[in-house]
Amino acid sequence: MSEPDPRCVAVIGLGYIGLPTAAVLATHGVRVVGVDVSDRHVDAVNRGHVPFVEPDLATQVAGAVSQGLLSAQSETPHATTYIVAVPTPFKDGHRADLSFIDAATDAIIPQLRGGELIILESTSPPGTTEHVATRVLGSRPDLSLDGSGGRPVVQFAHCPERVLPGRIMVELITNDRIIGGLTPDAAERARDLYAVFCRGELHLTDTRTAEMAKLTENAFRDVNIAFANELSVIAERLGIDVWELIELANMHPRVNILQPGPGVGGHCIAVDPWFIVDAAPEQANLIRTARQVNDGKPEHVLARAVDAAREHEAPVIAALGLAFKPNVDDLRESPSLHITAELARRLPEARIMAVEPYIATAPDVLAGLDNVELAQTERAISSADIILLLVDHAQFKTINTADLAGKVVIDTRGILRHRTPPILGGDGANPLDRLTRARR
Ligand code: SAJ
Repeated sequence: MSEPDPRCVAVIGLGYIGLPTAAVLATHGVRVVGVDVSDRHVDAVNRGHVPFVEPDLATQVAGAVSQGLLSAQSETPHATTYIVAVPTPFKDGHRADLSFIDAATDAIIPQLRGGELIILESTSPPGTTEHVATRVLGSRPDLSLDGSGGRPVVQFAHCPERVLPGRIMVELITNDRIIGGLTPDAAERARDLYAVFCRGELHLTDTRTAEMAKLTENAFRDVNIAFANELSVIAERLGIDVWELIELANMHPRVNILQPGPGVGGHCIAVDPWFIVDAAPEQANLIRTARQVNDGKPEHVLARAVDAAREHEAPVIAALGLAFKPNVDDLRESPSLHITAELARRLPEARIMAVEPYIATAPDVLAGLDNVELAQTERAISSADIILLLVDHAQFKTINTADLAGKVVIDTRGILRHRTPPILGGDGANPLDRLTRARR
C-alpha cells in the first residue's frame, strides 16, 4: 500500500469542535476543506469569519483562509483523511441519535478510492466507530479493513475531543488525546495527524475504549457535580451553608468536592452519561442516579423561588444569568434559562427581569413570555423583591452588598453569600435563622 498523504483533510461539521480543529490543522500547514450543511457557516468561514464566539478562533480562521489553507463547502470532497465532528444529541429514551454521523458517513462513502482514514471525533456510544466502518464497508464491498482479497484499505479511528468551551484553542494544543484505532495501523496514522498540532501526549488504544473514555470523563464530572448538588439540598434542609461545608471538607488532602449550582447544562455533561446508561442499563445505576439528581436541581430552585414569591402580590424577580456556565454566551441546555422561563410561566403575576451580560436580545424561549424582560444588572437589582442568582459570571461577583438590603436572595452559586447581610438572605449565616430552619 502506498503511504497516504496525511496532509489533505476534510473536516465534516464546522461547529464548536470541527471549526477549531480545521483552523488549528490549517494554521499548522495542513490543507483543510471544511464541510457543513449550514450555508451560513460555509459562507462565514470562506469570508474568514466565525459563526460563534470562541477566544482566538476568529484570528486563526481568518489567517488560515487568507493563506489558502482553509476553505469551506457544503459537498463532501475526496480527501485522504476525514474528521467527522457532527453532533450526537439524544432522542427519546435518552438514546444517542446517530443520524448526523450516518449522514456524514453516507456523504463520504462515494468519495472513497482506498487508502483513506476516517476519524470519528463526535462523542459517541461504545461501538459507534465499528458501526461507521460496517456502514462504509457494507456499501463498498470493493474496499476492505485489512487489504484482504487485494481490495484497497480504508482505516477507521475514534479520537474524542476533550476541550473546554472558552479555552478550546488552548486545550486543542495542550490536552493529551486518546486515539482509538479499529486497527493498530489506523491508530498510528491518526496519531501522526494529531501530532502535527497537539503538544499533549497521544495515547493509543482501540475504538471502544476511546469512545468509553470520553463518556467516562464527562460521567465522572456529572457524578461529582451530583454529589455537590445533593449536598446542597441536604445542607439547606439542615440549615448549613453548603459552600462553607465544601470549603472545609476540601481541606482534607484526599477530598475535592465540586460546586453545587442550579443544575448541569451544556451539550456534553448533561448528555454523555446517558450513552453509558443506554449501553449498560442494568449496571449503570450510580451514573443514572447522578443524572437524575442534576436534572432535578432546577426544579428544587424553582420551588424555592416560587415559595419566596408567594410573600408578594406582584413580585419582581431578578434572574441573574441565563448561560449554562460563567463568562460565556452559550445558552445550550442551560438550567438557568429553563428556570427563568419556567418561573415566568408559573408566576404570571410576577415580573421577571432577566440579566445576561453576554447576550443582547432575549432568546426565543423568553421572547414569547409577556412577563419577562432583559435588563441590566443594576436596574434589575434595584427593582427586584427577589434576587435569584443563577450564573457565577464575573460581573455578578462585584454586586454591591448594600444594594441587596431588604430583598430575598436565592444564591444558587454561592457568590453573594458573604456579601448578603444574614438577616436579609436567610442563607443560614445567622445562627438564629439556622436554628429555625433546622427545626422546620
Ligand atoms: N458545573 C457545576 N459545578 C461544577 C462544575 C460545573 O454545576 O463544579 C456545571 C456548569 O455550571 C455547567 C456544567 O456543569 O452547567 C458543565 O460545565 P463544565 O464547565 O464542567 O463542562 P463543559 O460542559 O463546558 O465541558 C465538558 C468538559 N469535560 C470535563 O471537564 C470532563 C470538557 O473537557 C469536554 O470537552 C466537554 O464537556 C465536551 O465537549 O464533552
